[in-house]
Amino acid sequence: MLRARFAAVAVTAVAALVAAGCSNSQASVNRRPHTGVTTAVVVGGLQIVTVDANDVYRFVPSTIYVHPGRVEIDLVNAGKGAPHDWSLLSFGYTTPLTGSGQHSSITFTTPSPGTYTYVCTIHRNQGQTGTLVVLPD
Ligand SMILES: [Cu+2]
Repeated sequence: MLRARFAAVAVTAVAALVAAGCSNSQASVNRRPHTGVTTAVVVGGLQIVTVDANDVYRFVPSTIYVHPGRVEIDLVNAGKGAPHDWSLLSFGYTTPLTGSGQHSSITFTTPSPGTYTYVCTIHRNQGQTGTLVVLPD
């Protein structure tokens, strides 16, 4: 009888720990939506896109359409907190780390048509990512 009661207490304690672990991990996942879609504005043959980074670890717009060619990404840190950058990581195209209220840019030639993920290199684990779509020629 005593053994059965001990087992019930142990099961309850483990269940409480598991529940606490679950609620903690859910709280740390950034479930905010990714918003904004834009197509680059072409100025003198250069496709220019302004992207805001914010305090909730999102890029706005989070989806960017470009045509093959030269692209300039102008990153604006619209937040009041952490610095951010914009990186097409797999190609090594990364703006400087940009503080609150600052902006920076990077110019590059698009990779071949397709869909690519861009990230903030220091907040990708918080879901600060976006999609760059290079349209077909
Ligand atoms: Cu960031």
